[in-house]
Amino acid sequence: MLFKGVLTSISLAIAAVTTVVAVPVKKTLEVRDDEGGDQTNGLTDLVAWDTHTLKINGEPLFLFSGEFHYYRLPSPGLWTDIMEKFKALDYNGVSFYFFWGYHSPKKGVYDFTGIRDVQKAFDAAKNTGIHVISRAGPYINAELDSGGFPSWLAQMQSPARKYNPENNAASEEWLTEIDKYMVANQITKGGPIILNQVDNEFSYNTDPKYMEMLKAKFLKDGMEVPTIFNDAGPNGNFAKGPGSVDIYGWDQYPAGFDCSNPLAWPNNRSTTFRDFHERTNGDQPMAIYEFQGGAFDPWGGPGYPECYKMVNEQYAKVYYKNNYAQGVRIQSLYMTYGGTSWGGLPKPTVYTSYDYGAAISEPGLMTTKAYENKLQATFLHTVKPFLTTKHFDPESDKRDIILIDGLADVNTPTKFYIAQHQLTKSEDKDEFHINIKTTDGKFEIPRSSKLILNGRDAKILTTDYAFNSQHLVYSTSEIFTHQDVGSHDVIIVYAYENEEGEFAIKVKKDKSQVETDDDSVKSETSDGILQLTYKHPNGTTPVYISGGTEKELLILVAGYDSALRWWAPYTEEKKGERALIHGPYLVRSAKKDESTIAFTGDIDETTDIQVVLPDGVKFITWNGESVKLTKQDKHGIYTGTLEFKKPDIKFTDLTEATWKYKAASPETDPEFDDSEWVTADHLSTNSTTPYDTQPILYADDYGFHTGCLWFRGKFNGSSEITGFNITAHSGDASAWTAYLNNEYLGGFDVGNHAFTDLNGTKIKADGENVISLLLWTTGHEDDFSADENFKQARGFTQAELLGVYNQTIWSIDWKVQGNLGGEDLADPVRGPYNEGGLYGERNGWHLPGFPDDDWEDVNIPESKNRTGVSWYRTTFDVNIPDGYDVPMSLRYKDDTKTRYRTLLFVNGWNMGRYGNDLGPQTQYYLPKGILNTQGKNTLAIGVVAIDEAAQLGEVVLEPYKVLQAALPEVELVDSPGYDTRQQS
Ligand code: IPT
Repeated sequence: MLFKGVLTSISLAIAAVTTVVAVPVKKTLEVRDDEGGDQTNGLTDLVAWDTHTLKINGEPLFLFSGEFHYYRLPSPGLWTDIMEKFKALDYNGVSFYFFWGYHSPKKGVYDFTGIRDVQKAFDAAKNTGIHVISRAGPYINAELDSGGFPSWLAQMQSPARKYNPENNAASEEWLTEIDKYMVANQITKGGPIILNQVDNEFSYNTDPKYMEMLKAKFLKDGMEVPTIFNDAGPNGNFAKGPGSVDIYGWDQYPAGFDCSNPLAWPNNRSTTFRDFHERTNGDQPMAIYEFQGGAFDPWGGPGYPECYKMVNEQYAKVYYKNNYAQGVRIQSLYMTYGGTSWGGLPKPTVYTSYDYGAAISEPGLMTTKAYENKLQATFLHTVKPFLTTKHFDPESDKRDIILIDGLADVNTPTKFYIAQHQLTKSEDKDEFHINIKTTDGKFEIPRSSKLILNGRDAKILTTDYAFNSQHLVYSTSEIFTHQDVGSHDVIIVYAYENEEGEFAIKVKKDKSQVETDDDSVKSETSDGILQLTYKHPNGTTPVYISGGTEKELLILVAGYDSALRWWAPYTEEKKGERALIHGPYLVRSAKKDESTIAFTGDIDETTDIQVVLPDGVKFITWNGESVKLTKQDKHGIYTGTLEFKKPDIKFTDLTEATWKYKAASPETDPEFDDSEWVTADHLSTNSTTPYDTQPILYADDYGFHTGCLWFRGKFNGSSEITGFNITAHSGDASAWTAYLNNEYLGGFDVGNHAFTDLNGTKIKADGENVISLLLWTTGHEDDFSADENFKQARGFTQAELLGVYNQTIWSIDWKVQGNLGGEDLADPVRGPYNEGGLYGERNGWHLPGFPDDDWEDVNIPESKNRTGVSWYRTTFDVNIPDGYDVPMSLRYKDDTKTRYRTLLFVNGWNMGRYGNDLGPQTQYYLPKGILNTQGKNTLAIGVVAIDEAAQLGEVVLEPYKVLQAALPEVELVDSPGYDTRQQS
């Protein structure tokens, strides 16, 4: 191996033993080793790196990762399902953010059991062979309440994400707990973790000492894998100097987060990564730890189908391939499975669904983008020279319209040409040519067909590439994968249907034979190069070359849609060997023995399949059942049919169900007994929200952090008092309602409202008056800029009587109530974000088994307008037979925009916040495990009228899709009933 650049004595030492990968030498930043000498962090050599890629166990790889949040899928059995889907899409990595607040309801209290059992998430990754990028925080952002901080942290006087004793102690408290799992699950201990992120996107108001403190803590606890940092864009934070990490990287969201104009797209993608990387950390692989895989959508937004259109498969082609062209060799797509921000998980901006328009949708379904990601990932894992390239500027025509990046492998003659429109969003169809130099000569390609870029497309063309026993001269079709099947080699190539393609392969004799049924295929041999031209079909055309190559070659020419349904799962028999199967909706795995390949996967209809069987293999099974195969030709291609058997699925029609109703805002009644409530008597706060009046009416200061909050204020009447002035402070999509002496005064968005001219009418001049305020909160702000924003209050900044001069004499006595028990959770199983402070929540009305016999019988849709808060309960049955995956949802159907909000409890779990007046979400995913898919379920809906009264509209159960599936076993999540509830 050749070493260039400035070599210190340390790197010479590495060079001397360079064939031995395992050299634990502390890397030094001054060492520049352009030709791939290995570096390590000095703690382990199982995860090493060079200037190009990571090396796991000495093996270089493209880390094709995606983000997944276990807390956004509160059913551990389904974590395996999602990891299997990652694997099926040929991801070899997953990035987990760990959510401190999800595990810690109270300072010093931690829970890693049940749905919080992170070990199960690690196991799911490990058992499917997926590497984990572990991102423990403390801060994570992620559109979560407080950006992942526990709610109690807002009570801290000192700033978070800064080096100070109070914050250091809090961060260390968390890391002590999570590190137990992280340390044990590192690759060095046989686990899946390969990289460890130190805080997230700490890119504003930074503090290197804080980063150093975190690094030291990880080290002390036993973290050995390399540290990483995800900068908010390529800015160079913590790439060098104090606080710096082993492998610096950044994030990038080029399409932004407004999905309302999905096809707009920016004009350009970044072409500066390469220079930036070279300047900043060129001795490390280029890493993007978050690249846009979709987008979040706010309350009132256009909805996830629009985000999916914005970040669609074309986006994946153009932007991801641009990353590769720039040199990115570690890429994690945020999100690859978004899931559900159930209960009080989300930060105020976003609603319950966190589908994100991601590759795998919220109910776990495949999208075209998922299949596109698979095409890319499999190419990146197959064509190894792509891992070790250097950029060059190729010669090409139409340079003002078409951008071509050249990548030359430093170890072999293989070169790649990545073509995309200069104007990213161009919809034009443009023909172009590239001059290539290969070991077989110089060519202007294509030579006798057309190479086009049709709109938002990008292509990676491979030249001069030795694969299996073949030598590809060039291909203007993109490669999916190739495989030696014994007697011959197989390669699958693709482009959009009807586009022409050219494929040139080296042959020994000038008389090789080309066999195909497709008459668009033309062949010509000269100078030892066999050149095929063809039209990409609707479907996949086999072209067989014999006679000239060392082994015969089967070229499967696929149109794009057909290519999407090719799968190349590893056979689990020989390292790197892939089975080739076309057709199914999802292929989870393949296991090969001498004569059989056993596939597992999912289908959504009767599916014709094609398989390419390696020599010796005669049979296949699908989910354990043998499949009758017909030989399509003599080249190992077989066809068969996977029969979709329609299942007998049953679920209750909720419009026919008996529902129970009860009114549930007794807090508005002056006689209501609030003696057990917390007295709001604080005169100061650590919140960043300025207050106008005292006492402090910020619920967090009294230990209530989630969901609805009640405040009751009492004051003695006087004819002087004309009204009161109240200002609510909470996040987006919050609302509040005010009552005086049991009378509705109004419902408002957050902000100020002056209630005037109430003297002599609503305010009693004699005796006690009671103001009841109900605040619907939507979580705490995040701390993206490390500016303490998460300490913003949820409550009231101002509550003063009008018409009186001396507020201290005429003050209001306040009591506050949130979830039962506050930080001492009444329901630790469901955790800190499940319940808020509605009367029904405090009293367990949402739980299975609550005795509602004496409630009124009603039908839904409701026939009556109900004031205040109303609760509805019913039970329903679901029966989905084994062998099927039928993800279920609950949908609200109400065309009115009446201002009401609801909480949806299924078996006691708060699976969604609905804003009838806000939208856009009307459909709520009920994951298997939370939902009993073979039995009875309890449904409870709490309706909060913001207008004076509300009438709950139609509510229906609705499946997303019916799949005959190899879904892994999903156990029912522990859902304690009313009988286990501690009573207050
Ligand atoms: C990036 C965050 O790192 C991630 O947690 C998430 O919030 C994401 O944004 C948006 O979904 S921050 C990036 C927009 C600079």
